[in-house]
Amino acid sequence: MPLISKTILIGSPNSGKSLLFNQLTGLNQKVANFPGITVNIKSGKSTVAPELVLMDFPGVYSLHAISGEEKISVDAFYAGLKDPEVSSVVCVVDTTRLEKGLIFALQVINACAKHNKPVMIAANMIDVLNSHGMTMDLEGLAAALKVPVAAISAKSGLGLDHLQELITSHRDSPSPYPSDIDSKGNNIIASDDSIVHRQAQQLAASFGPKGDILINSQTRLDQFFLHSWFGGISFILIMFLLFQSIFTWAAPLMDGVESILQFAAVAVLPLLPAGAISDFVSDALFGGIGAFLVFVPQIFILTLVVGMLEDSGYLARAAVICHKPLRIFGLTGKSFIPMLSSVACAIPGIYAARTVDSPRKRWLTYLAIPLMPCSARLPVYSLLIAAFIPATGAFGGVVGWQGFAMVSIYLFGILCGLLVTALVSRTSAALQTDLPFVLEMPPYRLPSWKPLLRNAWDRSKHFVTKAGKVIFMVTVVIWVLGYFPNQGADLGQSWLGHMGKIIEPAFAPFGLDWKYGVAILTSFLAREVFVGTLGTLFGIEGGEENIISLVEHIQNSGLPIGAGFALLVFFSIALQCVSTLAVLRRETGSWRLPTQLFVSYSIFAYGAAWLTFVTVQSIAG
Ligand SMILES: Nc1nc2c(ncn2[C@@H]2O[C@H](COP(=O)(O)OP(=O)(O)OP(=O)(O)O)[C@@H](O)[C@H]2O)c(=O)[nH]1
Ligand SMILES: [Mg+2]
Repeated sequence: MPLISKTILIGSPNSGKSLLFNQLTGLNQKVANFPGITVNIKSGKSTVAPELVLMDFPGVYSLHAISGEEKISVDAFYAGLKDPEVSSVVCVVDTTRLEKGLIFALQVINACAKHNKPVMIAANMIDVLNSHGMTMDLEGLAAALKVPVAAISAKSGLGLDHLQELITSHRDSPSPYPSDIDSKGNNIIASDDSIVHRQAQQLAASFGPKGDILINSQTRLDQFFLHSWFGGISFILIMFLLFQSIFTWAAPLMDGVESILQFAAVAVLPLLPAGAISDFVSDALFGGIGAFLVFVPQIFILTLVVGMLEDSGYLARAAVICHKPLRIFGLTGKSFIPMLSSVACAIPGIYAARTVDSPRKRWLTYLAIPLMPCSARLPVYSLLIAAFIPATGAFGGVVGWQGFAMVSIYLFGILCGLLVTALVSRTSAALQTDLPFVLEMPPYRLPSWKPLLRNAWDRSKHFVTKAGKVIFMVTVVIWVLGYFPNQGADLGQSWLGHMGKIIEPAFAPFGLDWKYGVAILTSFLAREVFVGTLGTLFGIEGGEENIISLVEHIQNSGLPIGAGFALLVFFSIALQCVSTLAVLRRETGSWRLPTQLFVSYSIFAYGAAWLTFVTVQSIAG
């Protein structure tokens, strides 16, 4: 028996492989109610048997598939069949869509038979059948297929012990594949596609749940959400609520973090000896890093709300609603998910673009992704909006002005993305041709809270640890350069002050002094660094007064309103993210596109910021 034994989890898209994988490994692979979420193979050790490795595969409709992430799955599956370390294959089938799942399962069983690999069926979503009082004949199905069938719910955990036992038993005594010849001597599993389809239909009719599950309520929901008018209106409303929630729901949490930090500062600072150490803790730690921590609740809520939308099944409808309008801009409905994922972070967005089947449309989607308002921009937006837009509400307080401003700046980023793809797609006829739009609609479901909360928590943690490291290093360097040689007595005469004056002319056209210039330059490492750098600089400058928040520091600094708007515009366009450039290079196989995007978006950002400053200042008088 090999030391490591691997089990492949394969199945149709959206059948619940990743949720099952998470349950069996304790990991947190992305799960969502949308086909094509997993785009890479992910391995993890089983929680009950560490030598057992489970492998979550991207979903595939057919083993004859040849496109994008499906090819990754199919190639790796065939390689796995020849790999002695692979002890079994689990084919995950969504029992609420049995026939479709069985078409693929029959192909998998057939391939495993040829290579003598043990295979079993995980009949998933049994909880949904149970909640509708439905049953299916699992023993009958197992007998007909001649492979073990385990009834499971990856959501509730039902039947997972049994599945684990089956997997372990194959590892301990690798049994040859059971004969695929039935008692009458007929080969029950055909390799011909049309026969496979017919067999799946017959098996589903004989052993599957009777009646159409949820069909009525699902259709009624679709009649509403895909309606030409109500669909469009509800889409706009849902997107509006999404962005409002970032401000309104996160506000109390953000205030809480700020209060804790202020409380800690008041408690800790008197304990430290006066001088450089106390100044460092107060300016760099509380001023710089604290200013950035305040925004973590927003990242959490944004990830949670986008996750809820994904898991409810609504996003696939949104992709349909957006298909026509997106075509005007040279994109396709399939670009919608990568673009919306980029609202959380561009990196998963770039990976999600693998599901855009036309290579040209995928390339155009890459152009739009860096302009989507990602969560790293959120702290910068929040800070500037809080400094310049009053915290009052319109329509009796229902719509907050700050929330409105947030929606506007988000829309601005999205519009810039669409504008770029519209212009670029018109430069060549080839870029306008598209493949037919075929997208499978997942069922509407109540979101599963546990994975969503965990995902939001992980994203926030990742944000703090990854961005936190960069912010910490930059903050320390900025503080040292800004504090010496005069012990923070005069920031303008510090080493940083002298350097800042050199770069000041570059930012003067949009009303910014050298402090903002330094903060912008540091933010090319990661956008959030802007907030940390400003926090540190104002911390040093503020001397004893620095317990006030960064927002107040900015308000007191006399920054013209046009410069505030110019900063917002600059940050919504510039491509200040090293990771995005690296992942784009990996996905496109060359530095060409990342370099082009970096240079052109920097120039675009600079020009648009200047224009904004001039316009707003002339309006403001
Ligand atoms: N009710 C219920 N929902 C489930 C179950 N298993 C998965 N889901 C939901 O089904 C959706 C798809 O789950 P995933 O694990 O992402 O599916 P997948 O097969 O990995 O999908 P791809 O990676 O796109 O191929 C999510 O909304 C899950 O919460 C289950 O047993 N019961
Ligand atoms: Mg998956």
